[in-house]
Amino acid sequence: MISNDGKDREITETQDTEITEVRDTSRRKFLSTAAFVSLAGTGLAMGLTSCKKEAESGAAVSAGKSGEVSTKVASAVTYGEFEVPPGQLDEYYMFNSGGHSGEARVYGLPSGRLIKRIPIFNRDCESGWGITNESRAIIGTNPDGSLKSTTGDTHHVHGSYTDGTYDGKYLWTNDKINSRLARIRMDYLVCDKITDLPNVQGFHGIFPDKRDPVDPKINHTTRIFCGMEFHTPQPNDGRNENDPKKYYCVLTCVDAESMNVRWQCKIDGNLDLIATSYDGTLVGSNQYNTENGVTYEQMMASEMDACVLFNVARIEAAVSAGKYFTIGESKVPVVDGTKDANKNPKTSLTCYVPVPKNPHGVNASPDEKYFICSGKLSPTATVIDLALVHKWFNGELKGPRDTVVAEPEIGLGPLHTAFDGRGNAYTTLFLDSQIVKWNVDKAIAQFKGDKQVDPVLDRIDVHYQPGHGFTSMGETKELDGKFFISDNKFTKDRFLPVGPRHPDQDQMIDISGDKMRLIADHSVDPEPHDAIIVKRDKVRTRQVNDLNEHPLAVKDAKDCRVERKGKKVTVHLTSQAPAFGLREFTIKQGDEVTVILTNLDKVEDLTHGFAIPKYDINFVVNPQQTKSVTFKADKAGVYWVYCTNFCHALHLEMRSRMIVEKA
Ligand code: K7E
Ligand code: CUA
Ligand code: CA
Repeated sequence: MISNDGKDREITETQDTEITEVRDTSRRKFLSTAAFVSLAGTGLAMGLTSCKKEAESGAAVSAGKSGEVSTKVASAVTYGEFEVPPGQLDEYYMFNSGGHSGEARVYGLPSGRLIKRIPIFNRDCESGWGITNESRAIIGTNPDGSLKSTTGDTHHVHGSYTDGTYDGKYLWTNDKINSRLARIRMDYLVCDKITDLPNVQGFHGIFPDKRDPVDPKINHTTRIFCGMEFHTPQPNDGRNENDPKKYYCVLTCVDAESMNVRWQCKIDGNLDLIATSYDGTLVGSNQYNTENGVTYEQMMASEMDACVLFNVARIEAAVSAGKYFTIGESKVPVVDGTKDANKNPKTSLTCYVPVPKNPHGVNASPDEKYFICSGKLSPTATVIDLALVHKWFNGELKGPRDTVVAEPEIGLGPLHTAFDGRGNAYTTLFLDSQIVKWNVDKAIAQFKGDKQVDPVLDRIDVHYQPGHGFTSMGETKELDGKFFISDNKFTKDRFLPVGPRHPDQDQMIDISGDKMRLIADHSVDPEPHDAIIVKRDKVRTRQVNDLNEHPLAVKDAKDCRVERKGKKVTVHLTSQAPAFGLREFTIKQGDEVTVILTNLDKVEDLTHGFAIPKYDINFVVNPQQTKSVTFKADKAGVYWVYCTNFCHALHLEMRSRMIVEKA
């Protein structure tokens, strides 16, 4: 299964007539609606049949011959060279989205060890995210005090840039469900801001700019661009449900520092993934619903969709010049980027480059020259030359399609492309369950008419159905071409069975040589979607909090006290192993109680917990950190507040007696 000569697959294919038909090159052109639906099915069947075949030949399967698994892997790829021995640290961080868990995750690579979960849009009872006042203020609350939402769907994590590489300051991730953009500060690796995107549904792709398109002196991230996948009536307030002309999507630009929405751009069709050019001038997004369809059949009606490119400087100039409108109650300026409003390329805000049917994924090449848009329903990847896009914007090209410099046939279901810095692209093939390595210059030569050249250099099977693929430092100018991770959507037989809900997989591939080598299966919780692999020296976390950063910090155990103002009670409390600053405190039934807890321990890793039985309260405070929680003391009685986080030999004794006097 780890061979990359394609032999296993050939045998599989001849055993299954349906799959043979799929692999027939005559069908590798464009896929019709019916073909796609059946292909999606056979794509899965392909994974299964190849497993079955391996099972018969006694090779790597979960059926129990683990000895053979390791023998086979060891002989083929010398697995040990990528192991991280006890006591040694990984070379890279991997920042993963968490899909519909609503969180983000941090792994070490190459070990694949999960080292942190970052709660964002979810409620997390370990850290107290969604429970403490500080986290609730970031998530946002309704007038009645309830959280605005406790669910989310994160797909993409991207970091802030300086000089075309990660600067270790921020990460951003999207919430597709509730159209919110979250920022993570990288010194503590916690979420520090969440912004609602108005007029948006299906907030999917994000990408920070890599420098300012207007001011060449600004060489770092200033804006985040956000793609809207689902078109809705605008405004979406109960009007115009059945008027297709009122449905549209917008690109949203958010300020990186303030996290305020700067502007939106109305477009034809929809947006999906986002890419930004290294010079900051262009933003691209693949469009699979140029039809404005409301059913998938309608969304697949045209042979060609588009990759839309945004001229950022022109859009900002239009906003500054007041050439915008607003939607409903939102005050965000919206410029018109539709084709009708942009007939002259020399003044156009947008350039719609036609690409084959229902593309997915758009990625910027590290040589700064191209955006590569994957075919999904077409077996091709489209290479768009950004210098030619600028020529189009200057009125020097006949049409937007003239910006396309290559469109190689690479395999079935291409989704996302990553790079190695040696001129090669690696595209995930969802339906083929493969990664294909191809050379961009060769693809360009082929497109120019050189029939001899084959841009495809290598293929490797992955298990199974890859979505995103990304390489170490791959979205920066400092990419090193060492590792590729395939985020696989199905794992079937790759891990010990755990019931119907399967884990997903980050499968690791060594791309340093001519041939790709599969080197590790790392299970991941659903659903990883996408990640970035960041060299460890780019990330400089602070391992202990700063006592002074919380204005309400209780800086001395002697300051512990209960303060009352009418029915509002504030408990000022400290923790220091193995005791809370108050061994007991008394409040009255009906009080509104706020507990402010500062952890006075200074030792790295000495975290305490704080839980109140029957009051549904639980959170942790890290060394020198302060958190607070507010609740109604509605139950009279004695409640043992206890430390939930093992901190000391007397951890179990670390308690405080909360007495709630009957009203
Ligand atoms: Cu899963 Cu980036 Cu949301 Cu493609 S997306 S696979
Ligand atoms: Cu403090 Cu356990
Ligand atoms: Ca379409």
